[in-house]
Amino acid sequence: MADASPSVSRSVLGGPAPRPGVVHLGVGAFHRAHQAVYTDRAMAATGDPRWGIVEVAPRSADVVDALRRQDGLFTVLERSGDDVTARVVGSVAEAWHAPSSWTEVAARFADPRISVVTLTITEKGYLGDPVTGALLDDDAVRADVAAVAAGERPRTGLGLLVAGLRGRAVADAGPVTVLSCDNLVGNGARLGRLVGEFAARLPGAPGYGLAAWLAASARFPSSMVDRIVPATTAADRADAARLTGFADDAVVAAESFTQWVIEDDFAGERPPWELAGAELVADVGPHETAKLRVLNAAHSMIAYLGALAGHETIAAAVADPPIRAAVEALHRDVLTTIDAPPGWDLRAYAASVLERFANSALGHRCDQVAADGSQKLPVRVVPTILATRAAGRSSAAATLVVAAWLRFVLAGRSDDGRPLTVNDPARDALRAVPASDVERLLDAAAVVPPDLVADDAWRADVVRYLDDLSRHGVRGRRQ
Ligand code: CS2
Repeated sequence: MADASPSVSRSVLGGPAPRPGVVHLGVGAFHRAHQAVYTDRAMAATGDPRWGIVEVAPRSADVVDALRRQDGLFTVLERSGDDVTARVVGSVAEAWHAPSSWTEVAARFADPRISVVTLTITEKGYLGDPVTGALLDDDAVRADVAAVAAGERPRTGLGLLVAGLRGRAVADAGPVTVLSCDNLVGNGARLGRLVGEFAARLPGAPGYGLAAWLAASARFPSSMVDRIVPATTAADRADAARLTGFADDAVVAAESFTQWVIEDDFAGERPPWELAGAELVADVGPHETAKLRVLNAAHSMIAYLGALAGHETIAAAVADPPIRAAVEALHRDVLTTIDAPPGWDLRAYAASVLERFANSALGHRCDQVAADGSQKLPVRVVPTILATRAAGRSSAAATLVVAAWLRFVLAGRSDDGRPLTVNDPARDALRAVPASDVERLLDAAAVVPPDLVADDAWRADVVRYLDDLSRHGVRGRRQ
């Protein structure tokens, strides 16, 4: 507990308790500050309590335990400048830790009241090759295919999803929409493909009829999600207690901006999220592309350059003139290679993104955004390199992001020698390669397609930028 204040409980909200309508995998801070808030508002707008969220944590029990102590309630703080406001969110109906409560989780998947399954399991949770999107064939996938085939509890988010869907098919519990809320382009189609490939690996292929059931009864719409939600700090917990009067171990803090664009392709009923400001559109592809290549790509660039330059936060890094100039160059290249979603002004969008990054009240850490670059760069940055190259040009700025990421992972130290927190699934594979062998580094990282690795001119650019960063640092760069 954060302090001696009482725990928040349902009696503070009044109104009916939500009933289970949506199963969600991945109870992280982003989900709590995004979808859970939309769902809360949508239920409040209609007074219809049947879209409560059944939270499922694939691994850690901490948030689930906190939510259970607090009747599913938690606080969302909004931070902008000196202003901070608090809102208690009441859309969580249940919370389960999959490793200890798999029977209950499986039962929710097979419950006809559930018609939507949503996911925030992060890029690496999809178990797909970041470049090709195909299902990996590693120990984790093989173990989970065997677990699902044997009717046992899987361990990965994707395995839990497939097992849950299979149970639903067997129970004949009705159609279901599986909605990805992760930062991947074409996230719905990508997830549908991975689920299909997983099902096809089950014995009695294709997965005891699972493939046929999925084709008839499941939809995998894509969605673009956006809200900056840093990791929760002790200061957030203290502010929440001060503003609400309750101790809250599941508090999240976010910027005020929030956006959700959802492909309108549902297999059955869904929460009326549009009443809370979500947009339902026929094609979400242009929105996903714009968000990933303008916002997330710039975020990654700022995180690597910022961490190397010794900045702790994104806000401090984006205010540093050489970093700001690099990001503006990146945006110029990106804007020549993408189409604006209907009604968007991409230049204004790019400017608004930089303004949001400048929100120093968020304290968003560079090392948080820098994590998992090997999973993020293929969707955020590499497409800009490929698109400019296809047009007979090159994007120095996008290539610089690849070099800065390599430098960050390999050096693990800022330009002034301070250690950095490097979390990346490719870290050990990269550090096993001599830092001077850029071709082998790029092969080992598997973040760019093989024909780009084989492009001598492009590789020479990476070598130059890496060399420049290691000799002169981010602030003294010559290139
Ligand atoms: C960030 C995102 O951590 C990261 O990689 O770029 O989480 C970013 O804050 C969100 O996508 C904003 O919607």
